[in-house]
Amino acid sequence: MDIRALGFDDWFGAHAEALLRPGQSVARVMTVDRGAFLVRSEQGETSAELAGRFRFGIESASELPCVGDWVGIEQASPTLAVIHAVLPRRTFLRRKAPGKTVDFQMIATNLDVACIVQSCHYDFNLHRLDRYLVAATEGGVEPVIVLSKTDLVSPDELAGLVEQIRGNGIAARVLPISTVASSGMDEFRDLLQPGRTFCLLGSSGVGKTTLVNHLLGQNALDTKAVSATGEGVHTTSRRQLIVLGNGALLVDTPGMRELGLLGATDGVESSFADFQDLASQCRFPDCTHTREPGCAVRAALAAGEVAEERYQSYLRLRKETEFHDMSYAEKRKKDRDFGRFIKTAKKDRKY
Ligand SMILES: Nc1nc2c(ncn2[C@@H]2O[C@H](COP(=O)(O)OP(=O)(O)OP(=O)(O)O)[C@@H](O)[C@H]2O)c(=O)[nH]1
Ligand SMILES: [Mg+2]
Ligand SMILES: [Zn+2]
Repeated sequence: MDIRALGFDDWFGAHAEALLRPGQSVARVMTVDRGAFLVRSEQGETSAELAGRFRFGIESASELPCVGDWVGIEQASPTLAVIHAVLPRRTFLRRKAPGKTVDFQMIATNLDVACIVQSCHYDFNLHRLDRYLVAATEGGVEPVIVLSKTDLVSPDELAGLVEQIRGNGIAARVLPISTVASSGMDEFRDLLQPGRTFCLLGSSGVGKTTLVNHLLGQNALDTKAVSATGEGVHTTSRRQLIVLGNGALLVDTPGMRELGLLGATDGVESSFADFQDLASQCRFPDCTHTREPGCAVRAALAAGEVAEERYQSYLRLRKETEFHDMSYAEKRKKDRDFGRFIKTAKKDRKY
């Protein structure tokens, strides 16, 4: 199989040329299972493991090969390849790793489109939708909203959901779909162009894998009935990249329960607990701790109870996470405002 059919292009080609040593070739990571990899190259599919040198150079989990990555491999035996390098990622989906540190876990990389699946029944949640949209946009991935199981709601209810989405300033494409009633499937198939990479995201039980099976025309992957409350049971246990019959590439993911992890606010709160206490004593509840009168944080700084450096890093992290936690619509607005600001600034320049 030509690697271009797997999504390889000149952008990756240039990086491969710069990064790969003689004897190494490129392959795409299809699955990751606790340190064991399945990669696909022009020679076909093979198991792979990390080269020792590469493994020891890893500083954070996000540097490890992830589903969708292009890697540099060397064939160690007829059945095993060794991974020497990960090519730079053009796009990615990640979430904050559990715990206090602000480290990230890659969900999938080098994606063209993220299909954010929410079921019309039980699962629909605007706030959660927003978190997914932010995650996709931050990673440079185009989001498409898939409203699944439309057979379980009335046309009016479905229209109401779409209205709620639009009412929140979300302009992303919305695809209503039902595998049971076979509706919306043609539109979904049209979206899946050959050589492009898609990812299915969303809570457990919304029907992601069922969708893949319908596209494959067979029950190749496991699915499981949801409980009476609509809660899924986590049927899919690992991420995998699937090559569809028409040549499109699709990553099925296990439903993620810990969606708050897509935000990073908890990181600030736990590592700057003392600042949170001080901030609660500021005169104004929306104090930015920079110039407001009656600011307890600055008072502590002036009294030498708080080090200047820590104060600066608190402000920096606060700014970052505030932006991170802004809603999708707010961010879009901010980007637009910023674009306008740049334009005006350019116009005002006299030289
Ligand atoms: N009514 C209805 N049920 C559906 C539809 N699509 C899928 N289901 C059912 O929803 C249940 C869960 O489907 P899965 O495909 O396993 O869900 P999933 O999103 O892959 O779940 P995880 O792998 O746990 O993340 C199954 O019982 C499916 O038969 C649909 O369009 N309508
Ligand atoms: Mg599944
Ligand atoms: Zn303050």
